[in-house]
Amino acid sequence: MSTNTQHPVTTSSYSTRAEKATHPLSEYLFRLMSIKHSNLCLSADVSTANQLLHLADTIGPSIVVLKTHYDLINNWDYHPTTGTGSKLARLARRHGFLIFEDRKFGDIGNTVQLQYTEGSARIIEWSHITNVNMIPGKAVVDSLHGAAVRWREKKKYEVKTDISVGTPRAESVNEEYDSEDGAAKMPVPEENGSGSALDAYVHARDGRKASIVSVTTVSQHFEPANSPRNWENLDEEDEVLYPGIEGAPLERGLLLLAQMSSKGNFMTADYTNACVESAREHKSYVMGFISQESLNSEPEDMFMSMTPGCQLPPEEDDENAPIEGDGKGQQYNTPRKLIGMMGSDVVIVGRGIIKAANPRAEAERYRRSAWEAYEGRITA
Ligand code: S5P
Repeated sequence: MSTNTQHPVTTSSYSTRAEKATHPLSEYLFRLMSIKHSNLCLSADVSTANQLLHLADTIGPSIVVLKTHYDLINNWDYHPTTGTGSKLARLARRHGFLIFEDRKFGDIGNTVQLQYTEGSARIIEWSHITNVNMIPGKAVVDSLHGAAVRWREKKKYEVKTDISVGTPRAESVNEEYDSEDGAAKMPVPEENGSGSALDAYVHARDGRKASIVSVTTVSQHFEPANSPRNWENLDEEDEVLYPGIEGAPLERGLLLLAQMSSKGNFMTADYTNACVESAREHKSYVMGFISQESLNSEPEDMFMSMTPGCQLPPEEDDENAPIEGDGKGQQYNTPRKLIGMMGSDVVIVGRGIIKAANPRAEAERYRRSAWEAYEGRITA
């Protein structure tokens, strides 16, 4: 067991950590975790935008973070307001999760700034969180932080006014990909103020028959400067938010790649310590780490750890049965070990869920296991 699991943060509840968090996105994420009873991140490593959006929609209810590798998607649509990032953002708001582009930046400061904010993908626009490999040195974190601050400042002055006229359509978000799953094809009302359409949607979500006849409304929405949601450039007022929580704050967050799950990796203890030092220097931007354990050691540390290399043995096997790697260097541990013993906060699971016969049910099995490990940890 890691000595860092003795740190007081490890036995604090996620809601207490939300109250104490200094980073707005960490505060938001801890609140989401408490509301959804989930400390699960899905690593959506698939190859088409359709598969990605379908996964986000079907697994969304079980997760608090959806991790992407946008460069694995062979038909990623780069359009700023109707493209894949924008569609993901709508699903994130509907199901209540944050988007984490696992970009692992690793170049000189000037280049990573451009990769983050410019180019085809414009990662900063749609991804709440990204991460960095700190091998180039601490300047890479300074540079990403600077870019995020400038981007945030620029957003303050963007005011959006929009007028829409129409009747509810069954498509909305769902028209944007071909779901094989009937439940994902529920109608979404277009107008925020329409009780009947909203009710029909809620009924549809409950699995009951929905009927939207015709609601024609004129809506005008005005996004005040500095609105926490204006970045999404969507039909914000038309979207149903996850109940009990507002849309995510506009601030962006960074995770430092402090430790890796792969066998024989070259991340030494000195490198990991340098990551922790850098995180302490950038508390308003760095949320925490990609690591195999909690890295909080000083009394005032309140960083979050998200941990990949996580799988459960098959349901019929003993929960303590050893889990084999993937034959390509990846090593796996169970949620019970990573959350319960190593003090991690969020487990990141890819193939364990997406290759399962029933990914939705499997995601729930992981969510339950990781949540039980957390509950056991805080009551120990
Ligand atoms: O150390 C790491 C860091 C990361 S971000 N080990 C990892 O496996 N990852 C990522 O987590 C990896 O790029 C992949 O997207 C995911 C693990 O996927 P899985 O299918 O092995 O669960």
